[in-house]
Amino acid sequence: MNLAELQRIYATPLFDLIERARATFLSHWKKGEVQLCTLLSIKTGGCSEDCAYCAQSARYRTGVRAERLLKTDDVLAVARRARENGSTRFCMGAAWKGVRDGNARFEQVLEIVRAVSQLGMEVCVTLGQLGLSEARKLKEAGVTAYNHNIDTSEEYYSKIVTTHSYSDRLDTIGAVQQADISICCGGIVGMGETELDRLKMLETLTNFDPPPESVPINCLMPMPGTPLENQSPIDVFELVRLIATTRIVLPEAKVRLSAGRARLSKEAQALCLFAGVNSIFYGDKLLTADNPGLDHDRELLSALDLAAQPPFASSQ
Ligand code: SAM
Ligand code: DTB
Ligand code: SF4
Repeated sequence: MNLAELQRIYATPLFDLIERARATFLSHWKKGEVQLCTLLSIKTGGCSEDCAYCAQSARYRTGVRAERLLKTDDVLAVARRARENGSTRFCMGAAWKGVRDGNARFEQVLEIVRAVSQLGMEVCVTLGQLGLSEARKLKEAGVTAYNHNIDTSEEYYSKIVTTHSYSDRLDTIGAVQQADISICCGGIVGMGETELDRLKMLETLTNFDPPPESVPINCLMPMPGTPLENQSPIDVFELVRLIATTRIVLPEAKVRLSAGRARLSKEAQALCLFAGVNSIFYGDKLLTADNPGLDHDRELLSALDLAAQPPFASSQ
């Protein structure tokens, strides 16, 4: 889809936009279901990259300590608990620039994936840059989705990250698609970008072939010590507008309200869910940042009469 068309949809009067997004949602997805995902940082901190939003970059004094890759049994224990709590997708993140075939740490990740994939949940990993041979090995081991965000527009990306480029990100996404793994790709809002930057990001996402299976929309968690620590939160109606537009232009994608729910009221989250969100991270921690706890989310889902989506649900 081109930018002009996206701008036209985005500029629709807000209630008309939400109505259209809701209609799109209802014609593609089962009403009342939301996918619950659990996130685990399997390798925290000490990252070589300089992403201005990230508490795990070794370049900023954020208080996040560099840790070693978790052991398979420890990851399995968390994954089992996630499944018991109703999660149908288990996402593992590593604070690396990327992975390379043949490295001991990559072999260890493959072992973790092989073990977790026996549990019947969708298995997503986010390990940074990779090529086709790494992607094929991950697929063989049981990865069902790879998260690699483009984060913002190409122009704004270079103001946020200098240690790798937007086209590096797109190359990784191409390799993952070639290995027939679903792509989970979205971005962050509230980093000082314009609404136009957000629409340019959406333009890029709609032109993926195939389009992303899921689109995480992260509201910046301003992490102490990072260059973006003092950013003020995005206006909630701008967020809802972006979510509704995403739902309309990517009707078959899971739209995941990812980081930042801890700073949104339950009314704001309800509006996001009505406007097209059908996936959330469940559990009190994201990678290093806070997320609403299980009890809070159980209450919210019950108040909104929403139930957990089964694993591997796709639009009808
Ligand atoms: N190192 C890998 C990478 O960069 O792709 C994987 C982990 S990285 C933490 C995954 C994604 O988390 C980032 O692309 C970004 O979209 C999101 N993220 C990281 N820190 C964030 C923050 N403070 N607020 C919101 N989203 C954040
Ligand atoms: C994504 O888009 N959001 C998740 C997941 N993919 C890996 C990560 C959010 C991280 C929030 C900041 C933190 O926990 O440090
Ligand atoms: Fe490293 Fe990923 Fe954080 Fe960037 S977003 S600093 S690549 S962990």
